[in-house]
Amino acid sequence: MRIDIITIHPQLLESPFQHSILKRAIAKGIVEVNLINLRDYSTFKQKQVDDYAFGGGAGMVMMIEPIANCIEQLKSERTYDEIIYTTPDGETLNQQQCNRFSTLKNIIILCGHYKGIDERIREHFITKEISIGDYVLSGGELAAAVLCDGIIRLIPGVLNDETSALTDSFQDNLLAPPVYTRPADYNGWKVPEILLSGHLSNIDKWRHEKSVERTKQRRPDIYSKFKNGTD
Ligand code: 6GU
Repeated sequence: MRIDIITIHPQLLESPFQHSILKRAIAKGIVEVNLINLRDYSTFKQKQVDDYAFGGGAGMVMMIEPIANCIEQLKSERTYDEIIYTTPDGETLNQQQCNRFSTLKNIIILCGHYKGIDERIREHFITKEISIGDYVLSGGELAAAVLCDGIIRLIPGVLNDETSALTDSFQDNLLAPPVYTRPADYNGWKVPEILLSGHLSNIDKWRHEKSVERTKQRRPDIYSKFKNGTD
């Protein structure tokens, strides 16, 4: 998979890809992530990429030309499955979307900023608008990093134990069960006896029960999807 991220803060996005699972996925060649500095596509001497909003009001708007030039150039080099814009007024990201994005070959992620981008970019280039939750961040970069992490870890070969992504919270509309490691007794705080029993089918049953109980208590919205067997 190839992910091209268009941003005015490429350095802000370097670190998330230099550690742990994402670093390994890139090193293995399973995913290629390119950070593209939007200012390189500015037609102005001072590398300006934003301007005052028509009609007035506070806040700058990202201009069409640099974004259009950048996207047109990328599109001339390969075909893209999605051109995603990270914005608080997009669709809220969920596991199902991550699953689908992880099957794609080439995507562009455009990081939003200021008051937003010229609406014509959204109308003519963007194929998907994604938010990571109902709160406002100062820019789309951190949202893009969250989106990339959610996608990349699902690509086959990225996680060591391929089944572990399938047992994630949300994959089956259930939250994950509690987990424990040594010591079995920490100053009287004991690990549930069943986990020490070695009886695998009872352990699986216990974990499932705990998942259901947790989901019912903490996320009744997800629990109702689980009960109805729908997404
Ligand atoms: Cl994608 N961008 C910004 N700026 N804020 C957000 C967001 C995105 N998702 C939630 N809040």
